[in-house]
Amino acid sequence: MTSPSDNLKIDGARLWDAIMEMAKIGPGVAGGNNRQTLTDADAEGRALFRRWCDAAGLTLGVDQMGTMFATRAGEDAEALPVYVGSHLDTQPTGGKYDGVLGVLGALEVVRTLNDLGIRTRRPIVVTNWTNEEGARFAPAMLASGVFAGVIDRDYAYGRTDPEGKRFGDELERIGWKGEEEVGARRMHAYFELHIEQGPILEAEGREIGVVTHCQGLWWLEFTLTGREAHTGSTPMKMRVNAGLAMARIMEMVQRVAMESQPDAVGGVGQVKFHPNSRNVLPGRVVFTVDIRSPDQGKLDGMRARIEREAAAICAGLGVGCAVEPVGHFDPVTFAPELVARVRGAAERLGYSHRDIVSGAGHDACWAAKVAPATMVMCPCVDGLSHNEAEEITPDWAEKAANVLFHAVLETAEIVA
Ligand code: HGY
Ligand code: MN
Ligand code: MN
Repeated sequence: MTSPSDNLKIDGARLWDAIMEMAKIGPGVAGGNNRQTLTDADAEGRALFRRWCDAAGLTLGVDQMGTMFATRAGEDAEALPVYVGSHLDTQPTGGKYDGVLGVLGALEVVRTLNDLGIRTRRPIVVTNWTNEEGARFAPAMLASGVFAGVIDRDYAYGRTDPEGKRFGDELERIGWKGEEEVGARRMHAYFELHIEQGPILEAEGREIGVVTHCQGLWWLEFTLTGREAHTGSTPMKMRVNAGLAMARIMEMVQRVAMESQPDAVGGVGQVKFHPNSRNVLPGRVVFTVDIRSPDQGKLDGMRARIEREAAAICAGLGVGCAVEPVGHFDPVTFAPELVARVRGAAERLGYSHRDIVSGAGHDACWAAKVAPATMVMCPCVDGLSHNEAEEITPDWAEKAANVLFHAVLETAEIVA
């Protein structure tokens, strides 16, 4: 099978304009985005994406988790499609590129094929997965997890946000609960373009990340039970201090991650004190420990040690300790034949590149359960992401989208 000629390139300016247009929806307070899943801003972003898909002549399907599948027909209607996508939802203080580059990069591939009048044997399906971030409704990669059959759809519908709103109700409210059975679609292959969200590519001056693996993850939700009491009149020895237990557990998580180096991370991003009043010792503290490693044994070993030591910390303080895994996936190995196509495209296009393991989780991790999957990455400035200051350059975006374009084209097979 011949590789597409090297002069085939996407329209970098059009891609960048689309990213900037999407960034106007659900603006943050410091130049980034707050377009959390199933909010009105998410609905507005979906509507814009749908208009663009309509204009590109794509056929839109929506499944029962709200995931959007926009199909460009292939010459062989029986051939399994090549799916290309990511997510349009953001963190509360998210950047303009996390997820968006992948969805709009996929749209740019189709727009370029339309411009050039190129036909492919396989259909190409541009995909926007619902709730990749897991910020409003845990876990992350929720819709792709249901699609892959690893998360139950009704469990997903029942997940609640901090205000107690149910995922299923919010999906109906914004009008994006589709008819399609989740996971009924079959993929020939799945590609995802994404910013690195780490410092490696920029630090090494590489333009493209050839993603071979993704590290695994546990999200462990701890609920610590103390005794609400006056912060002034309660003697220290009488306190049942869930807040102190939480602090000691956070310090222990840091220690476990540092002692598990290299290739291990651990931390806490969200803590909820109840009643969260300045002069009341918390009766309940709920927080999620996020631990990750590309090494299965190390990942599971950290989990076991953290749960064991957290129980001991709480017992020592007389604090109740319950823990529930609310997010998990094992380390992922992406499809070697697709990884090779990404690497070959970067080489043919003359872009500097290196193999890389993804530090962040992506919908590709669940897609890899049901089809050959891989990713293409571009650098991001200072490796910063999940921060409104997240930044990339138009040149990085264009080159990574060109690599995506060539790898997808090779997989979808040019026929005319
Ligand atoms: O948590 C993650 O890795 C992704 O950003 N949802
Ligand atoms: Mn992402
Ligand atoms: Mn993210």
